[in-house]
Amino acid sequence: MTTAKEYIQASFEAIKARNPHETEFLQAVEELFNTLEPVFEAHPEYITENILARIVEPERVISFRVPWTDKDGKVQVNRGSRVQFNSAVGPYKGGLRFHPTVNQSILKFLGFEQIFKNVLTGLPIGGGKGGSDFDPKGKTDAEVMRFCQSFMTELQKYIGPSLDVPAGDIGVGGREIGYMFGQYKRLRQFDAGVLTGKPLGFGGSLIRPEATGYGLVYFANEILKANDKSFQDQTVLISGSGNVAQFAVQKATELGAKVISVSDSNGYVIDETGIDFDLLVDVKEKRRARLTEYAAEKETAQYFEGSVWNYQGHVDIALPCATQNEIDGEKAERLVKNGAYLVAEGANMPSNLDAINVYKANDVLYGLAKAANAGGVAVSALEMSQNSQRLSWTSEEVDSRLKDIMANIFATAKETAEKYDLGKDYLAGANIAAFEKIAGAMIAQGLV
Ligand code: NDP
Ligand code: 2IT
Repeated sequence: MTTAKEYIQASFEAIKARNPHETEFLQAVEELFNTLEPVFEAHPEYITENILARIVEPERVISFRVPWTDKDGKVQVNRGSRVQFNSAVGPYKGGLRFHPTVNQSILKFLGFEQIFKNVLTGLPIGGGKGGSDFDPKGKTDAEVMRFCQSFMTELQKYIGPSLDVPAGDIGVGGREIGYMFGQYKRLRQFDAGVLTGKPLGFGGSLIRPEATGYGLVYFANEILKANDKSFQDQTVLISGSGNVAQFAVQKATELGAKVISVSDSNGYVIDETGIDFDLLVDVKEKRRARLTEYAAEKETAQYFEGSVWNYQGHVDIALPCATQNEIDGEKAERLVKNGAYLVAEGANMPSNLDAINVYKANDVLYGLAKAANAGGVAVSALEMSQNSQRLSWTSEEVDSRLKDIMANIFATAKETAEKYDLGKDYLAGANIAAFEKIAGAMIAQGLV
């Protein structure tokens, strides 16, 4: 008889052979599979059902041409895609990323993670992800609009409020969602529930812009509480300076922390007196400028080139909120040496497998992305509920639901880790709880 370990290993080898160049996707699969042995020991039927081979194969991948004209009248072509990964518990749900590095491996890793993140929220949403290698940086509003219109002209054939509901991710915020919504409406009809992260005037939810950053801090706070600690007077290092980072800065500061950094793909700012949220939002959102501008205007701030994870001073808590694989083993070692005892992830897969091993070896409390950044998609699902009801809830109502959802995700991760005798391994706890729900739903639906 095949043992759980043999089955997982053989499945991973087969996935590698089938997707040899999809490095990021294979990394996300390996991270999940590394935690699944106890589940397969408890559920031998998962082996006969060959659940791993089924779960790693997207239900559908759509890829299309996106032609548009730039400000000089030149024709440009990008590639658009949507990975409809898993609809076992609800319509495909997940963001759209516009960034020059977008490719099938990145979208499959993001879509794969989204399946498990979404089921952890307890809300009825499946997993998907999409985007384009379009680079919004330095483009005019009119160029971004023309790109979004062309992108949606094709994407609208494949989405709908009960089928697939995209939202934002890197490079896609309220402006882009607004343009895409407008084009969807011209081609189809006014379906508020077809996209989330909409501006407030046409079906957007209060607290959706804040949700990922706030949710991350609520989740980290649950970890701290369970370990008799709090954010009060803690030195926090945050990477990124976009949507997630900004609201993580605001909420962590509100809970008494001193957030000393933000970063972008060129460098980082250190401000020992605490990052100024209003100035950050002004520079990044209103002016769409770089962090050098923040540093130039704030006397106590210093700008450095390179990765924020090269910072040499004392750190208590790290909240990576930029992008995948920003922390490798060496950077994780540096964090440990500098005092970090908690890492909670706002970005998707910001720590590589070596970094995760360093956290484990040093008993660093670890809030994995799938659990810690689920607040964004959770409030997206609340936006879908409000759109179906044709009602808008107050900020207080949405924020209080968000807090409850994050506390429930933490409780699930913690209790599942305890059930399987895994101590404070919240990574394994969250992975196992999410995997059991998806596998159970898939098996109950027959051979899907
Ligand atoms: P934004 O586009 O608003 O901001 C992205 C930030 O990350 C910018 O500061 C950007 O710097 C930086 N960044 C992007 N790529 C790189 C890179 N290759 N190296 C270093 N820095 C980089 O995106 P979000 O804040 O929405 O997303 C940040 C992370 O959070 C992503 O991993 C995303 O998948 C994840 N996430 C987002 C959610 C959401 O609701 N928006 C929900 C859950 C997770 P620069 O301007 O120089 O490019
Ligand atoms: O990674 C993510 O969870 C997101 N980008 C948010 C997805 C969503 O549908 O709100």
